[in-house]
Amino acid sequence: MIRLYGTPKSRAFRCIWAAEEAGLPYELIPLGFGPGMKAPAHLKLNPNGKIPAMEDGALALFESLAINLHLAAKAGPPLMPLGDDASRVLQWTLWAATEVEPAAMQWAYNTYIRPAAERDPGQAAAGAAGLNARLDVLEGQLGAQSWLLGETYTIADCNLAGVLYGAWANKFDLGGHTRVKAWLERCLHRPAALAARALREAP
Ligand SMILES: N[C@@H](CCC(=O)N[C@@H](CS)C(=O)NCC(=O)O)C(=O)O
Repeated sequence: MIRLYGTPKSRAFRCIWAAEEAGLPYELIPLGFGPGMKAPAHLKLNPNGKIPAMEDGALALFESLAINLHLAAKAGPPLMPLGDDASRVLQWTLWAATEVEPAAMQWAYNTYIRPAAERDPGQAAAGAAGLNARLDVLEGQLGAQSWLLGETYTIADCNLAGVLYGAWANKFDLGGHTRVKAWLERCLHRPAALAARALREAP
């Protein structure tokens, strides 16, 4: 049985979503923000002392998007396609982690995560500008197609939309990116996403 460690109110949300998309049986082991994630038992799974982490038999993994690639690989096509499309999945997943997430987090920390007194409007604006530059790229990629790789939803969509979820939920202005907005809505209203969001958005 796959064991996911974390809370839906963290990046573990992405992994819950991917596990639901994969249709694999999994167990969510609740681990929230606090000393538990720095405890020796958890450090064996994630030496960074962060969540999420995953165990699948003898395999222990950290990094939310790596966990998602593992889950998708277990499910196979169409969630994890074969051939060149597998490489495209890696490209968009690494792009989400290295290009999109830093800008999205710069905006997030300075608009809704940090206490109001610690937010820097200049940093928020820089994060928004960085994110908009990446959304321009995404807008061009989506073109007239439904999903990132074409007409088939893959784990690349789940990974990128998972990274963008915080911006979407906190009303980042997507007005200039109509295809991105429509694609995100499609992603976030899939049954698997709704199941994960029900946990994430519960009071
Ligand atoms: N790149 C990592 C980031 C993990 C991460 O920063 N997790 C946050 C929760 S969303 C955390 O555990 N923060 C606690 C801390 O940094 O002490 C991933 O995607 O899994």
